[in-house]
Amino acid sequence: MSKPATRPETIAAIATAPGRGGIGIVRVAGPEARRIALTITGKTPAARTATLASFRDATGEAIDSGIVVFFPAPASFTGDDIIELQGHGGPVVLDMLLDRTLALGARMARPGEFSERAYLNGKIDLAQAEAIADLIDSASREAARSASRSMHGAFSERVDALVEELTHLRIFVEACIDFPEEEIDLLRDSDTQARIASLLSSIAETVSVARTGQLLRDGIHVLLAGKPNAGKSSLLNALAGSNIAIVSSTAGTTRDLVRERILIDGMAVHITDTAGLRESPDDIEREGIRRALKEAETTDLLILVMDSCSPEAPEDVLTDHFLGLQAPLPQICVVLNKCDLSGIPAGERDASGMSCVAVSALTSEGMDSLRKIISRMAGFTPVEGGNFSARRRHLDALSRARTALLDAQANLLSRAGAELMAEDLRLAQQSLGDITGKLSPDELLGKIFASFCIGK
Ligand SMILES: Nc1nc2c(ncn2[C@@H]2O[C@H](COP(=O)(O)OP(=O)(O)OP(=O)(O)O)[C@@H](O)[C@H]2O)c(=O)[nH]1
Ligand SMILES: [Mg+2]
Repeated sequence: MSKPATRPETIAAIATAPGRGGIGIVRVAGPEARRIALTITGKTPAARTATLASFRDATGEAIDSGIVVFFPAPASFTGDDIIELQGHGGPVVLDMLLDRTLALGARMARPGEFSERAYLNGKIDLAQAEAIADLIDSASREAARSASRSMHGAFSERVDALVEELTHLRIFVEACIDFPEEEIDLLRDSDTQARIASLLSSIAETVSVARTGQLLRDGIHVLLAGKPNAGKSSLLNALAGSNIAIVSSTAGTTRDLVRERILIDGMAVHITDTAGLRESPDDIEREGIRRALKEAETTDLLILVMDSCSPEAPEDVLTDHFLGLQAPLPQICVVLNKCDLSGIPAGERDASGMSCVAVSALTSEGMDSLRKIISRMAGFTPVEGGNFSARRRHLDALSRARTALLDAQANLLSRAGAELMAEDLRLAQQSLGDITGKLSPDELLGKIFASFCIGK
């Protein structure tokens, strides 16, 4: 990806969703946009005004009629001259209109290129550009609200505040290196320690909100596993509120993976129901069990479903079936199902080291507690009004900044010297800069914008 040249190319794309609709928009951005609008419509469009016009082809015949809007630079989304040709939303007519703009000198925009230009022209930062894509892709109202907050800069403001605090600290530490004769004893200056501690706690707070924002965007994967007839499929149906999986008293009913997405407080929970775990002579059932265990290697949360009437211990099921996994075991929640039959009280229970809840998939007792445990184990803490969307990339960057600050703290305490501390603080700042893209390397930017859709 290159920085904008002195005269950037003019790019064009259909900005509305593919398919048929009342209105379809072709968007053109760049120095040729105004000339292209004039050629197609025969009018010089007034700035930010809806102008009725005929859109004509090279022979002068009308392709469509609609509205042309002109957003002159720099007060436009990308910061370039932009025109929007708003016609009728048919795929053929929009293709003809797009072809006309290309014939007049525009080039087809790459996915995400409009947002990339907005970023490169300093109209938005990287976290805001990503939030635009997240707003469009959001799976729930809560996810849309938090993406909208990030798009308006809520996340970036937090990161910028952290960077500012860090910059002050860096200036002080660098000064100690540049002027050793001043003999500022960093260690005796208890303020340095306090400032690192305060930065660490601000990062922890940001991580917690960002984690919730990332969960609203990506959701989590939950696997239902356990012995045949424990009630896994019944639990899937109870969580989904619909009869998705076949339930029967015949042990070994489920073979294929059955997937369903539910929402808990706006967070998408991707649930997979699996074949019951047992030794089986049946090839098809064994394949189902193999698939179940394979899935356990990549899931975020494993719900071990137990029949609470059976004397078997959850630990034994884990030892019998999960010891051979290639990956470390995910987080585990034990669900003691059929509490209506066993008579144990529904709800969360104490269990040594493992989260545990008694439920009845049949009567729905205890299901609310199960939903709460799923959100808690995912790290989801809804913050009314204060949430913002985030991505795993952002959480990784925050975690790298935290590690670098912890190194700085250790180097301070061991009197390792100002040079080492300065390097730690520089790394911390660089990691935070990756979030907003103020210091991001080009290949990172390329990766981010390539995942956008065309016309955005
Ligand atoms: N009383 C009672 N019965 C239940 C409950 N949950 C499941 N069952 C019954 O237990 C039997 C097995 O339920 P399934 O949901 O098919 O169990 P499964 O774990 O998916 O079984 P497989 O697919 O064979 O591994 C069915 O007869 C269900 O009606 C419950 O909470 N209470
Ligand atoms: Mg089943």
